[in-house]
Amino acid sequence: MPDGWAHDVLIETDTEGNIVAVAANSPHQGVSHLPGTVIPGMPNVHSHAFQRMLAGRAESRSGTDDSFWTWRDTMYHAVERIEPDDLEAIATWVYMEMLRAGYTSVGEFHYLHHAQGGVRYADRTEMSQRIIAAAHTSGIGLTLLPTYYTYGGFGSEPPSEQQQRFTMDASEFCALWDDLLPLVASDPQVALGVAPHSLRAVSPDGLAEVLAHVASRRPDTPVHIHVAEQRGEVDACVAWSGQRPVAWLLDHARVTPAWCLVHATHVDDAERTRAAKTGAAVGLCPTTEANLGDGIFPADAWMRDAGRIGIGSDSQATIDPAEELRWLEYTQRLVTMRRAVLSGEHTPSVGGTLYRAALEGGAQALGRRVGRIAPGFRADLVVLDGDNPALGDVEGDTLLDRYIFGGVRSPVRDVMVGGRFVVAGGRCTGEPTAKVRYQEVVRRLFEANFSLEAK
Ligand code: NGQ
Ligand code: ZN
Repeated sequence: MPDGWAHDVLIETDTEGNIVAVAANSPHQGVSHLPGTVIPGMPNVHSHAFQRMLAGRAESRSGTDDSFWTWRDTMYHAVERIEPDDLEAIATWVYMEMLRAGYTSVGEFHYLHHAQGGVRYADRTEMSQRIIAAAHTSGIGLTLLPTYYTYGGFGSEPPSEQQQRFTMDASEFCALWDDLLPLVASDPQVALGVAPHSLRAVSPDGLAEVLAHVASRRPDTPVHIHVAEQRGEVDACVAWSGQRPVAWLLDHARVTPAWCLVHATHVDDAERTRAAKTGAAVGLCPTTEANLGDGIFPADAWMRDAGRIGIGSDSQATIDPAEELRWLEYTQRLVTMRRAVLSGEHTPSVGGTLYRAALEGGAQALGRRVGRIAPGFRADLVVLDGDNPALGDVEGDTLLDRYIFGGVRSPVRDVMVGGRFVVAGGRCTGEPTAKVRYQEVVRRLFEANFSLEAK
């Protein structure tokens, strides 16, 4: 609860899926009983759903110098043949995996807009609608982040052949965004944000135009951008502008708490303190950042400056909020050679501090009323298994420490999103069908694309 742990909490919801009343120490009679400790579900601030099909499939050496950039080539290759039905099947399954792991909402950083070769679909919202449909089928809450992507590199470098499926100029993107607004307007499960892909992929003018357009329609729209993930990106940005990416962004855009700076791995001290002061969240994806060899974000200094964080599953190499938070703390321990690094002055528990920070920053980044068990918030709840022996005899923040650091097989038992149970006893509603479809799609895509696994 916002003011701490409580027992025998009665949670009342309305038909829209919002919490309307919460009362501790309530009687058990006449209500449905949740068998375990209930915590708010975790927002997943950064997802590229389709990348699930690549997880575990790009772990062999492809040449002499494997890197983020060679992985990106493999990823571009994997994306080549994905059609709308495929995207929907993959996203439905991956969202179910998220729910089972305790994520109750997701920010989908969605850039696969067009057919092969950049051919437009008859309806420009086609692929976005498939993401929305996947969220509905799975039951997860969604912040759709349509991606604005024009160029292949700094200085308005033309996009490569493979990037054609992602690219649009600013005016076409604004038209897409306007077409999406009515699709989500009256849906309490779906919010709309905007995602300039990265400083590599947009021009200063295009960025300004898109941000102004979106702000004129909806002032507090969430804005997500990949920034300073790789050293190579920092170097290219300096060569282009004389500034590092985060410094450039802070000087050229009005970064507010509606922003999520995804990764922000390579920040110097000045960029870090300035960025923290904006109130923007950083979108940290520790397992993907490790998998891709990005580097380590200075989370210790960031959180000491009251910087906000959200966590994301990004490339889907791992889909588990506990594992992201564990890696976040462990990277800091390895760098600082200390323990209990990301704990707060008044919150000694690392698990408690991190879980709450990621709830709050994640909800802010997704622009949704989630992350608290309190009236006015979505009824997005996770029930941790009361019978799990590793958890059974503790409560409060100690329970979160055990959940995140105790080597416990995921104790997520039941999950409610918007007042509706979507996971019961560790299984999603509709899971068998979604799984079969996902497996068929991946098998077909990899057959058609047989060279991928060797790449
Ligand atoms: C993405 N993923 O957009 O999927 C990127 C790779 C790029 C991560 N940065 C492509 N983790 O950054 O150009
Ligand atoms: Zn990403």
